[in-house]
Parts: sequence; structure tokens; C-alpha cells
Amino acid sequence: MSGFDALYEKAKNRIKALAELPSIKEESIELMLEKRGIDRREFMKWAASITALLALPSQFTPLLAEAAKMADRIPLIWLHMAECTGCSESLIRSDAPTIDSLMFDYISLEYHETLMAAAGWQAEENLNNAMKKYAGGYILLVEGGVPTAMNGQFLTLGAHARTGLSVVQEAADNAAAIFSIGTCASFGGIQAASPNPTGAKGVEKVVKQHVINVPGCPPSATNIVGTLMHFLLFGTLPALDRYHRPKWAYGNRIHDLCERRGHFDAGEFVESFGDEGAKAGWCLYKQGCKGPYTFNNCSIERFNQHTHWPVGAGHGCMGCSEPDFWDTMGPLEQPLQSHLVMGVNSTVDKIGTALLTATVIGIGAHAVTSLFMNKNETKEG
Ligand code: FSX
Ligand code: SF4
Ligand code: F3S
Repeated sequence: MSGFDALYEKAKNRIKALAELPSIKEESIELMLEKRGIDRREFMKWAASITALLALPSQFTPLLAEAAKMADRIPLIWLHMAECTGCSESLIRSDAPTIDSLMFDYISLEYHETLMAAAGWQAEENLNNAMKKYAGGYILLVEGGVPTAMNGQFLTLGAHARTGLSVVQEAADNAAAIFSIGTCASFGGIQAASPNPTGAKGVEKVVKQHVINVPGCPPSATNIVGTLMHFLLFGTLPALDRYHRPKWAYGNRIHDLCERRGHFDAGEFVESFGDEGAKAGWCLYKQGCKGPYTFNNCSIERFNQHTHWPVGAGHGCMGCSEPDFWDTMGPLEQPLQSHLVMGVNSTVDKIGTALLTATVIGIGAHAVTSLFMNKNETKEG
């Protein structure tokens, strides 16, 4: 059997298995979308775009649509740890409901502190009931880093003041899959930045199970929904990179897919914000863009209903989907000069991008020369 046939068969079997699970929602996804003015054509267009996003051949589109129709059979539990809730906002904030956000209405979201009506005792009870009722069958999504210092006492939840650490660990024990949503849940994020007083860590550091990391501060709605759809369609982990990020989303550097890349190659750099180069959309490398060290698909998928992304808006990439970017990618609006001038050094290891050496060589031709030129110019001036 060819690789394609085996994958196709796997998805078909998964859909059969999903069909046998009880449907939790009363109305079909088609009806729900129709009520919100989204017709079947748009739904199929969405299914085709997610299929392409997951780097699957177009023949998988009808299967993906089928899997989406059965999304209500897999309950979700979404926990909030130490974070800003920007990851949830990335998904749910839009001027009109998108299919991405509506998928989360359709899915059986059993617990989500920002979205649910329950509070206090009732919320705690809902979480406990969901963990019991769907034991072994739910997807656990965690947003935020997990404080571990003082036995997790820096973050407590609910009426019994349980530590976030113990809640995450208990929820992970009976989850069918665990997704870390955002850089905080993936790697600790801003609260894990030096000196990390709360001992915040990524989820994978505090649970025994495998975790899929979906970093970004925040990640795009598409990367969140795509991860979910991949699990619905195959029931298994996608191909992951060394930081356990799905390769379909984090397989390329920002720099590889950037719309300003032609200007980088031509040595055309913004020298200061607001200058002629900035107006002409030139490369932001000299303004501290960390696109060469950052793996994500922002330039393609974008944010705010696929309309924009940081570099498109005129600011360099901050490296927000890389581990420890708060500590390793600074200063924010200056290039990492030491990496470029000295090549591979100890700081490079901390950034951890295996391809950085290639990047250094690539950048060497234009940027380093012009960095030196700038220094010389300053000296002379
Ligand atoms: Fe962290 Fe998500 Fe940044 Fe905020 O909560 S990844 S601080 S956008 O929202 O976890
Ligand atoms: Fe784009 Fe930044 Fe690379 Fe320039 S350095 S091409 S702005 S990713
Ligand atoms: Fe983050 Fe850079 Fe994308 S800052 S949002 S990875 S462009």
C-alpha cells in the first residue's frame, strides 16, 4: 500500500470510529453554520484550506469535512494557567464569526474559564464532572505556563484553591491528547522569563504524557484549529519538530516565507522606523526582526481573520514562537549582532535553531556588511 493509500485508509477508519461515538450536540454543524449565514460552499472552502494547511493532498478535503461534522464527539477541556488569555482571544475575537471560531462553538467545550457561564463551586464541579465523564476521551488544551515554585502555590484555582500544577497533572492523566496552546503553555512564556520567580514551566515539563506544542504569543487561530482538525482526522500526533511543534505549521522560518525577503536579498533595509525604506516595505532585519531565527507560518496564515501579521504591519518578528524568546531574542528592536558577527556561539545554542548557521551564512552577504558599514559611518560621523 502506498503512503497516500495508508494515510487515506487511516483517516477513513478514524471517521468510522468517530461516527460510532455519541453525538453531544443536537444540531448538525451544517445547520449551525447555516443559521449564522455560512453555506455549504463556504464550509467546503474552509475544509479545503485546512487540508492544504495540514499539507495533505486535496483528496482529503471531503474526509476533513466529515471529521469536522463529527467534532462534537470529542469533548475539550481548556485550562488557563499563568498567561494573558491572548491565545483564547486570538481564536474568538473577530468582527464576524469565522468557521474557525464556530468550530469551537460546535465542539463540545466542556470547560473554558473565559467562555463558560459557571463560576466558583459550580465551575469546579463542572471540571471534575467532565474529567470523570469523559475520562480517556477528551482533548486537554492548556493555555499558560504552569508555576511550579513553592509546590505550585503561585497559581490556585477555584473554591478549594487547588494548585494549577495539580489540576493540569490530573487532567493530563485521563486525556486522549494534550495541546499546549501558546508559548506560555509550550515553554513557560513571559512568566518563565529570567528570573522566573514562580518557577513557571511549559506543560510538557510537568506532565508524563506527550504534548503537542502550538506556540506563538499568541498562536494564530488557524494553527490552533489545524492542530485540532489533524487530531480529529487521524486520532494520532502529527509529525513534530524538536520542540514538539507540528511541522505543518512550524516547519519553515518566518524569513523563508516573508514578503519582504526580496528586499533582504537585495540588501534593502529599513534604517529607522518611518523612513523611506519603511514606507516602501523594505526588510526589517536592522530594526530587530528575528524572522531568520523563528519557525512559524505567520506570513501565510496571518491573524485577525487572515488579514495581517507583525512584519506586514511594519514591525520585525519578535521570535514569539521560540522557546525562551523573552530572554534570548532581545533587544527587541536591534539585530542579534553577536550571532551574526561571530557565527556559532553559545547564545546560538540557547536559541536552538539548527539552521541558524545557514542563516548566518545567508545574512553574511548583506546584513553584516551593512552593519559594519553603519558602525563605520557612526564612527566617522
Ligand atoms: Fe501566553 Fe496565551 Fe502570550 Fe498571552 O494566554 S502565549 S502571554 S498571548 O495569551 O499564553
Ligand atoms: Fe522578513 Fe524579517 Fe527576514 Fe527581513 S529579516 S526578510 S523582515 S523575516
Ligand atoms: Fe510571533 Fe514573529 Fe509570528 S513575533 S506572531 S512568530 S511574526
